[in-house]
Amino acid sequence: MQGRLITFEGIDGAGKTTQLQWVRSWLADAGWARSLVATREPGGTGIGRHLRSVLLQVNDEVLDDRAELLLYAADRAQHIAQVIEPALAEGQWVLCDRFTDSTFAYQGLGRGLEMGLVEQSVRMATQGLQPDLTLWFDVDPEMAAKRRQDRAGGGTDRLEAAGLAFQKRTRQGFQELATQFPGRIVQVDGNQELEAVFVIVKEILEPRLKQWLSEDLMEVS
Ligand code: Z5A
Repeated sequence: MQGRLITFEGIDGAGKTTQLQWVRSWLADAGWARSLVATREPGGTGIGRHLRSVLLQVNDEVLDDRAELLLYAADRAQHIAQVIEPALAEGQWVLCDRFTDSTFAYQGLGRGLEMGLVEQSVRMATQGLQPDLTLWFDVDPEMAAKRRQDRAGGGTDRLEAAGLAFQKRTRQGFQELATQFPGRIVQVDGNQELEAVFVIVKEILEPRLKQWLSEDLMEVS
């Protein structure tokens, strides 16, 4: 059985974390006969949780953009080695809240770092590992900002504090990536009600999962 990596992407407040949790429960309850791992970046490991607090906490010191890029790469390298690759090797389906597309969208388009540098950091961290499928939750940045404000107990982290123009550039980044990788990245209209978004997500996932299962069966026979 082949492991599969499904990533959930979008600007902050796009609803991807909620949808990932719903997908996880749906897959577990509907008996897809495959064990699952749900994880996230940054912070999918113990070491990653330390890096996450450095990356997201608002601090007196300004974190340099290249240092930020490298910290995301460090988090990812550790995450892949410790969590993702072992799970894939066991044939599990891995649901990951953010992955490499976030780096291209946030550090590349959002921060404006040179794409060559971003690519280098991603290559070093992943050594070529790519998602089998990426769900990009596309939401209007104003709506996403409102959702974040409305969220109970919601403070503002370092990237959220970067403002609306930053979120708009990041969204543009995801748009460009979706155009570049049309087979892997599927756009989901995240502006709708939570339940309506989940219906779309299931419609996208069901045929893919069936296809993967039948590929596995063919390999076995
Ligand atoms: N980052 C980066 O720059 N480079 C990288 O390579 C990587 C990450 C990997 C991670 O923060 C930060 O790291 C992130 C990018 C950067 N930037 N920031 N900030 P995080 O993990 O703490 O946060 P996040 O990934 O941005 O998640 P989020 O803010 O929690 O947003 P979300 O996961 O997309 O949304 P949600 O938590 O599911 O929903 C947010 C709220 O909206 C919540 O109250 C929901 O109930 C509500 N919601 C969600 N969907 C709907 C719909 N459809 N209708 C109404 N309300 C909804």
